[in-house]
Amino acid sequence: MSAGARAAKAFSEEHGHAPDRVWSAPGRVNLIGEHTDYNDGFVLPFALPHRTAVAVAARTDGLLSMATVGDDGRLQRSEPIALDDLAPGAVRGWATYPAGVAWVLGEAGVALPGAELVIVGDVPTGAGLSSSAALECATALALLDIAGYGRDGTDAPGLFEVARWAQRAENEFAGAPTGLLDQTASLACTEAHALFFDVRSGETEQIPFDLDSAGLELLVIDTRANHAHSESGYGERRRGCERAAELLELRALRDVTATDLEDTLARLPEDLRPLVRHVVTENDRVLATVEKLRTASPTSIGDLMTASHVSMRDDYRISCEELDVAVDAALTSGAVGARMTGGGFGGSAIALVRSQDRTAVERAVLEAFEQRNLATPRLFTTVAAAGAGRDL
Ligand code: GAF
Repeated sequence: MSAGARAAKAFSEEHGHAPDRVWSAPGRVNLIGEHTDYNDGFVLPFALPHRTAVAVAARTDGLLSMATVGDDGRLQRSEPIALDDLAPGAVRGWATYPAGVAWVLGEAGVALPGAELVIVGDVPTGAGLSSSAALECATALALLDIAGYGRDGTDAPGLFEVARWAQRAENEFAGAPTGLLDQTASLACTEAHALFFDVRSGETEQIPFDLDSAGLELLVIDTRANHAHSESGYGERRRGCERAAELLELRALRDVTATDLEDTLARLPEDLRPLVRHVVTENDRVLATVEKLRTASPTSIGDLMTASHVSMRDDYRISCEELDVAVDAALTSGAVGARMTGGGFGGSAIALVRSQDRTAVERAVLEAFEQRNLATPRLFTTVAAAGAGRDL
């Protein structure tokens, strides 16, 4: 049963009537372009088939009630809260994300009458696959729907406006200083394509991403590692980039070009140089990947993926033992390219493999983890799936 159908069912069981609507949004894999989004750069994500669905009905008393089906299959309810009482810090745990979205919409002038939400999803959490963005985006679309947007000729906000609202919920309500990659991917990706997104201009292009006909598969390796310093490490890297741009008197690191990179680095304190080198070379790798996907077999992007991992490991320093073990084991057992994906310090790696090599790569990764006494990773192959949409 789809996440949307399960959310509708759970809603009916909880409330004794069907929801008004169900919306769902996917998690994502970022194929390449890491930590470039908050530097005004380029990213290339695709949507996962894993989705979070939000079944919603309007209520008229100004309260927001939220419930989610936990891993044990049981419904966890969050204490209903008045929309007027929503403020950063007022809600904790999983409910922070949907509550944050309701708060942002209120701040943006969207009149909500109150809402009942039941949330069901299968996006792996804590795996760097954007489960929080999936939840934010599905909630935003569900709440906008019951507020009447897009119905009866009312203008629906554009996807990028919704993405920015969802990002604001994450930044200001949940307190994570993330960029715009995950929400844009969740909302704007389409099936069988990767989304080339220029964060500065807001321009997007759907790049065909059909691995099957090239005899390839994309393996996701969820390392199950989630290192304690992930949040502080992300913020530190972001501040480092902003400081470097300020010292260089540039709007963002997007404006450093690869041709004058060495001269530019020489003008910076030593500790900032590797950060800048990663961002500049990573932006170039995104452009090169897009060019290769337009003109050649996807096999040709393997080396760019691997170079991206090396840059994150050695320059940006956001990899960890589990991610390096996953990437190295995949490459030595025949993957055509491999890299960590997402924010880093744990989470998932991806490997591009020829179909006939997939089993050998999976076995090699599992063995490498076992040899090092690391927790068994979760492996699955995936395809580029659809972005957010209405289920009911
Ligand atoms: C996380 C963030 F949420 C994104 O905005 C992005 O910066 C990514 O890490 C790294 O590319 O997923």
